[in-house]
Amino acid sequence: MTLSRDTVDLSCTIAGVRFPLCLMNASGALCVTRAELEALGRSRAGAIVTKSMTLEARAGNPEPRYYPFAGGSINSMGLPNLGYRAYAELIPTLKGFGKPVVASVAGLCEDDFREIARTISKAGPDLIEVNLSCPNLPGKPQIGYDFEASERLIRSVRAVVDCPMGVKLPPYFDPAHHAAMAEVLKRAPVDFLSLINSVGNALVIDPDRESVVIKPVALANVRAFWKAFDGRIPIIGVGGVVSGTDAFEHLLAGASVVQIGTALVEEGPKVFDRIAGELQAVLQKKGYPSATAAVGRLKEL
Ligand code: RRO
Repeated sequence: MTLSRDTVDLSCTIAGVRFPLCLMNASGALCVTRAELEALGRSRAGAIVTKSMTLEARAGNPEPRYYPFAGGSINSMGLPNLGYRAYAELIPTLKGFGKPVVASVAGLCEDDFREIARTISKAGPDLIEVNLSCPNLPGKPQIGYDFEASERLIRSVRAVVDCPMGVKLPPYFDPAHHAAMAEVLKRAPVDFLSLINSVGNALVIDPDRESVVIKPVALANVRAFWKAFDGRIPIIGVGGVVSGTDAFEHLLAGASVVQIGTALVEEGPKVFDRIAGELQAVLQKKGYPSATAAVGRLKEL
């Protein structure tokens, strides 16, 4: 018997939270303002992820600060956001859309993270994604590249939140760094990982020389942490997802949910219909009954 197209189940569960579709926006992509967040609510996206929030509202860096290229983008947004109090007020409304709300927490110093996480947790998000990897704050190194600071911060935030909490990590380019962060996460556990944030310090020189760098780096990081935890920690895959096939590759590498950034910015929230349809078709063709069944199934040489 051939399964009909819509029988592939695209829902998934992370840390006990059910997502009606395993595709959602990446933090930062069309999720700063109330209107943008509500548009995600009305779209087919499986969740609403907020922009990373800071204590005070921020306008971000001056323009130009975003440049798309084939298969990805480069940005220097500088954390434009409404400030955590505004998102705390919005969360109850956003939950009315009937899908999980993920609050992305940032900060300009370690104490900020704790303060924001404490308040936002009370607003009732389904998950908190702690951003250890903002690449665009002049003079501030990414926390995820400092393993001691990362551990301190995870413990400090963990102590004040009520819902499942994960961390968004920067790309690592050396297996020693995957191992070091995996050790941190074994000592200071989290409920999920979001992999990866933008490839920082990148330079796009000539559009004719573009290359898709984000997806291979993202897939390598998803795979490395999948292996480090034997598939026992849920992973949200982020980076270079433009098609259903890209999303399928993230699933195979070990992601349970896939976030979409540049393609969302370029196409708007209808991108979720397109990519969900394509993912449905890919999974169907490959004989998977559900997206979950494909997670981590990469055949290694
Ligand atoms: O706002 C930004 O510049 C930004 C952030 Br917080 C982030 O986590 N990742 C990114 O590529 N840009």
